[in-house]
Amino acid sequence: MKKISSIEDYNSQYKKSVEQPEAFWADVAENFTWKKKWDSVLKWDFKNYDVKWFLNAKLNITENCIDRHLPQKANDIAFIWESNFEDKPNRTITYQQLHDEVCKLANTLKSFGVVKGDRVCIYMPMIPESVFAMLACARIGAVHSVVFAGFSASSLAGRIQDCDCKVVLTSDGAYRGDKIINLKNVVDEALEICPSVKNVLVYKHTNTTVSINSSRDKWWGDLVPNASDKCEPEVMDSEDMLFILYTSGSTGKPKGVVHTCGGYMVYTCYSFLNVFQYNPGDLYWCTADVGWITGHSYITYGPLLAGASSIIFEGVPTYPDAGRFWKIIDKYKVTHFYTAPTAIRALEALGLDFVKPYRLNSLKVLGSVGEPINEEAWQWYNTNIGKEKCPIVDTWWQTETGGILISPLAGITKTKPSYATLPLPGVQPILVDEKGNEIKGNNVEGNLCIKFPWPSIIRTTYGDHERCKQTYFATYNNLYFTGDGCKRDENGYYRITGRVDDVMNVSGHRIGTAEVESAINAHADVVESAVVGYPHDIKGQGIYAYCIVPSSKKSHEELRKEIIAEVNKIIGPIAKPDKIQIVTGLPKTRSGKIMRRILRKVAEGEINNLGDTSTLLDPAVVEEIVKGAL
Ligand code: 7RM
Repeated sequence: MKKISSIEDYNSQYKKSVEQPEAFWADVAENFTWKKKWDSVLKWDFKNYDVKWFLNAKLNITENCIDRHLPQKANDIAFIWESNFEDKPNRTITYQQLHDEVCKLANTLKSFGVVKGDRVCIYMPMIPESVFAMLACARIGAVHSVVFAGFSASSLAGRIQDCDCKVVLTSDGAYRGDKIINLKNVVDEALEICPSVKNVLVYKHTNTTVSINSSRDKWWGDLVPNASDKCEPEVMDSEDMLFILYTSGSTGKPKGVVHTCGGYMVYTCYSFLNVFQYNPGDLYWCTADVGWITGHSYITYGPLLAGASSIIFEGVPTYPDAGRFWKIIDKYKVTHFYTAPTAIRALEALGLDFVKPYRLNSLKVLGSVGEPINEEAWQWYNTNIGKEKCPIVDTWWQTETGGILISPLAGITKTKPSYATLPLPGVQPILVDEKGNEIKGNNVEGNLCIKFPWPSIIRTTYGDHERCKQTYFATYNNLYFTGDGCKRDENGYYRITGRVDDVMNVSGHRIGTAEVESAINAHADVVESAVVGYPHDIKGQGIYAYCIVPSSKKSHEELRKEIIAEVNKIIGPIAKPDKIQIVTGLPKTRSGKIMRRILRKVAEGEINNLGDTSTLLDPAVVEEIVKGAL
């Protein structure tokens, strides 16, 4: 695929993508292996939401990720795996080995009776087998649903039940710094309420003792090595489901975002190559987990479609010390490094002594994703990691967008700290006010929408198309609503300011306030709670919970511990409240709605500027909350 080569090239490509989107994307799609080409490029309707790309085309994404590269690159490195322990030997996986491993696992899934369209849950650590697992599903047309291995048994069960997974792929345990997490135990607990699951395949990784239910559970090592390493790729329609990935919204349970084969393939490869400007011989490292969309699009699919070489890393940024990332970059001569602002801020806080020992001169491009990057973190990254020689690509996108929509193209777009800058070709952003009127011109701010489909746009929310329509296409007529606020500066550059709905972004993780409230309310003594995000130096946002616990005899300290335990049990440690304030009431309007605006102000410490409180049912509640603020 030919990459965009200059800002003039970008401008002309962008223009073409808006004026002739179908011709534009057809040209990009010509770069892939199709078993049958499309009859038409695009059919779309944002009103009664329905989008299809590359209609009636046939393909298999794994043929494009793997087989297509074999004649030239069989012995090139697809992945280098670096474990949680720096003295443990690494593993390298060539494209040929990737092919063989994926086929063996695909054949093992077939032996469990998995067929095209079946859902398979992947609940695994950051090891190459997780990527093999995704690709093995795609090879046979099964739909993968990767669940981040930090989620609790109850969250895992909810996700397995929502899409009726037939098989779960897991491991005995996962390493996270100095901790071992017993994944198999979590799976066992979840499966007590998941009758759809017929088989569990367990990869031995930590050698933790686990219980094996012999009719259901099989050891990976007993089956996969003996399976055939040839597996013909299933012929998939462009619009057949590729995967489901659950993500949090402002209300209700997490939604299963659905992506399909053709459009997702075209867009993840196109965006990977153009944003990162990856060249043969480079070594790319994305520190995300495969449990999130960044891992799907920019660890697994995008880089493999581009035939790139990548690092897969199992550990955490601060183990054994805060120099771990920089040591790995030095060790392997990483050229492209993609991480989250929360990691940058955490490492910045621990000081330059952890950076100085390492040679970082292999780096060419730095990336940022997951949350707004504040100017200070941007400067620190630019100065101390990029040595002012590496463009920073601040990539804005979402689980629902499948790929990066607004970002500088490395070395091509002039960067500006904390700005995601310009839309990729094919992406048509628009800012609107509360009523949905377009905010035209520059130096303006509004809600970010997209007015035309791109190939990897969400197709539906699994099992509930109406919810997809309501969530993304009902707020504003004929627009995809992102849920983000956004500024456009004098040059037309975009700066994403953060969510405008009840979704928090904690260390780059998307968490709904409603989900945390519902977990807190499961505590027997809590009658009502309200959760808001507040600015946090390292995490971006912290979680502040107000809880009404009327008749409890327990101390506040004890209650806080129990409430945290409840959230850990129901969601997982990522949703743990940072602050819990016990209150006797919540500020409500006469119609009974919680005034979150006031709770946010208190959580931010802005107690002298609470705004209009005249519609409050009981103003005394606010006084009490302000007095007890943490
Ligand atoms: C990729 C990912 C999506 C939400 C999104 C934003 C926020 C992501 C940036 C960003 C500012 C960025 N998917 N977000 N990237 N905000 N600048 N570069 O994170 O579905 O998990 O989250 O994350 O609020 O709506 S996600």
